[in-house]
Amino acid sequence: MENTRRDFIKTSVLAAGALTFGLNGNAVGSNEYPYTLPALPYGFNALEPFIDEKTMMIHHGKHHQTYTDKLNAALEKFPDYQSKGLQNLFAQITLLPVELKTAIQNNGGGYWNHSFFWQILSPVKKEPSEELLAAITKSFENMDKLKSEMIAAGLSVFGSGWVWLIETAQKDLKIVTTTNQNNPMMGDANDKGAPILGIDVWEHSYYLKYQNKRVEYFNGIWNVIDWHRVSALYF
Ligand code: MN3
Repeated sequence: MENTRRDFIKTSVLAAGALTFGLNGNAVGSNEYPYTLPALPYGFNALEPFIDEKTMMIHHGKHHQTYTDKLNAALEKFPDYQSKGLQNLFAQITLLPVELKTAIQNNGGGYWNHSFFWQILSPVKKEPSEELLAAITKSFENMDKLKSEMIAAGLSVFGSGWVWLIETAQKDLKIVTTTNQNNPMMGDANDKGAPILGIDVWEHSYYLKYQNKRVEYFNGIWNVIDWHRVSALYF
């Protein structure tokens, strides 16, 4: 019984994850080895004043590039896994050879999470769909409470990690956090689901502009969330 339920959840998460990629196409990055750094869908300075140009240049050009390179270097040694697709590797993470598991967690996660992150930000203000707004109202009462709960969750991450809004297998919205570059699609995540929004809470994503004021970073980045994109990921 328990196994059947777990398999169901896993299959649902996988299906949702696959659709996440499908909706965004190549724009969320490649999904097969060798992985390539996806171009930003806007200029490095486009999210000013909320996210500064220098941070974007380093974050995309250095951090994301490094995750990409290290992911490829790890998969180079494991040819049998090169064409499996990152989301399948995430789902099966506990079954991977130890060396590959660590690389997929850190650099596969780093690759996917950032590819996703750039896509859910936009310099142009957009509103959520009626459908997403209804789901947010059902789970959080309103947008303001979603925001304050996401900020509280983001502040609760000790050290480096991410805060996510996920759609669970039961189609509920839920706020979850992960440490390091883990994400809710990984087979060993406490709360699994398909991410529809994710905010990077590593210091490298805000330190140059906000220093230790993570709450100000959250208030800033909230202005540049692409709610059309987030809405498209919710279904
Ligand atoms: Mn980052």
